[in-house]
Amino acid sequence: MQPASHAFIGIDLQNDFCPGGLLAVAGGDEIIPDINALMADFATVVLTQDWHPAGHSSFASSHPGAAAFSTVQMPYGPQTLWPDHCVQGTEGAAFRPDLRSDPAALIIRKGMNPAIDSYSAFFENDHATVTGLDGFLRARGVDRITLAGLATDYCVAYSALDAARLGYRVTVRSDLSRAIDLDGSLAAMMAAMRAAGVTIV
Ligand code: VGL
Ligand code: ZN
Repeated sequence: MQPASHAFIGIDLQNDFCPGGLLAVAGGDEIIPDINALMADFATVVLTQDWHPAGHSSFASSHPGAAAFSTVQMPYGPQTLWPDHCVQGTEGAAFRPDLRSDPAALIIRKGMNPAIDSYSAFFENDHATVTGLDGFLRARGVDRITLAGLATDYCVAYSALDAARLGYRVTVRSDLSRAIDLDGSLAAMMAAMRAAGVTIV
């Protein structure tokens, strides 16, 4: 059993990121049983849910003429446009039915601001608006974090980089994560995580 100071954070284990979903990540469903088993070793468990209002600004459908997976400039910087996904209250936004969410003390929902996307569990994509997760973890004396989930090169990586910047010791279970891998994003984010001192398993 891990001490309470070592938290597990399961990222976006939702139907839309698994085969059959609206932004399916190849093999996203395969990792659920091992994540269930891993969570049983942790006293401090947090899960995140990508949780967008309909018409969110990160959806290509909100930008007339723009293709999914293209990039636009937002006031906070470049933003990839995605197919509609994880709309609040839809089946696609629900956790995978086989995910055992009971051990989670906290479920962080992100991407709720219509104007700002949020990959990281800690900050929205403006890198300034907080989710409150850092405060929750600090208040519980957490100094070490293990991350796994979907997608390795977006929400897992952004969360890991922010956690490292905030001073946590960070491990990413890449074996229990799956990637979107858009234009070399997986290699780029793996390199960025290594450079930030993240341990990648
Ligand atoms: C994610 C793209 C858009 C993720 C969320 O969970 O990695 N990726 N929204
Ligand atoms: Zn999203």
